Amino acid sequence: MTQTFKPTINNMKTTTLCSLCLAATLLASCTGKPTTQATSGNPILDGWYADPEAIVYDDTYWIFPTWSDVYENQVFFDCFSSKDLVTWTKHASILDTAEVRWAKRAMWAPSVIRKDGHYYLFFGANDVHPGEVGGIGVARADRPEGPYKDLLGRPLIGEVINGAQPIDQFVFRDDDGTFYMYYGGWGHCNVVRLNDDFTSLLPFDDGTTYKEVTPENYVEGPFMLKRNGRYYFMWSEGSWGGPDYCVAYAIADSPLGPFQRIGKILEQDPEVATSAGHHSVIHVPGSDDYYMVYHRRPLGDNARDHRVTCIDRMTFDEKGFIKPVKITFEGVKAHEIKK
Ligand code: FUB
Repeated sequence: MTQTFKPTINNMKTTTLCSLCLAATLLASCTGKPTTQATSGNPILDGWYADPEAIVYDDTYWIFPTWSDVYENQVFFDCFSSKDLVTWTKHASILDTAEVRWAKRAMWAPSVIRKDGHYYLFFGANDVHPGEVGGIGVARADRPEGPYKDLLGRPLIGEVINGAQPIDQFVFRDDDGTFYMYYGGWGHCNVVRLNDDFTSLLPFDDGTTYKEVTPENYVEGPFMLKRNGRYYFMWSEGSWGGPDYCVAYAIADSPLGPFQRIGKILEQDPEVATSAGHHSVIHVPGSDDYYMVYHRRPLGDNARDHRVTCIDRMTFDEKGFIKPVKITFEGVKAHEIKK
């Protein structure tokens, strides 16, 4: 790995905040008060990481991001774990192109899920175009931090169907045990059903295998959340290389939509960062607390691959609509998972 995280002017603000946090911590230990760091700060991961998928396994938070770099250097995935959202531990190279023989470059946007004691990591590889080898693959491990093994030895989806580039998959388990996978770049989103061991796709009741569910303005990065029986479908809009990248959402009564766009819930803030998008959501078990984990670009830094992973609170109004997320340098307070 040749690229390292370098503080920029805006990250320096974070660094300053972190220094204040550290000073507060030292002072607290002198005075006998609790010594935990006050907030996570943003970014939460050290290095250029994008497309973060966050998930809770038991009492631990996990983040599985893309290494943000030129495509030829995107040949591995790292992941990160935390007990409190504030302190994160890196688990290096949990899957790479040496293991996935058909993947050469552009390993992107993991989506992870646990099933029957196994941990599955779905990923995109090769930035595939028609006629090329690549697309969405799946790997399996016995522990969240891997090592993951390629399950199929080939992509699970390697074709462009309904105009959707096979990237940016998100796997969603509905309450009835059905596993849906939403995916797609190039402005088109499909949903498919996964079979029991995630080795193939199951046709829907009407005999079709791929259903296009593209909402207005959709570009990529789909995510699904179920809350109080309603399906919150979210996605990224704009160009990920530009400052206007953002996240919007819809609410539906079915996992198959229709997904009527309601509005933006994450975007740049001229005082904080640009290009805020490609997110996921943490729901803390046993609570009504939600956190959005997303990437953004430091202010004044226009380099395409300089994307950092951040976390901020996501809240709902009394009618169940998502309130726009305020992106911050402070991040979130420590929050342990109570079982
Ligand atoms: O990180 C590579 C690509 O950038 C992702 O697949 C897109 O969603 C965008 O974030």
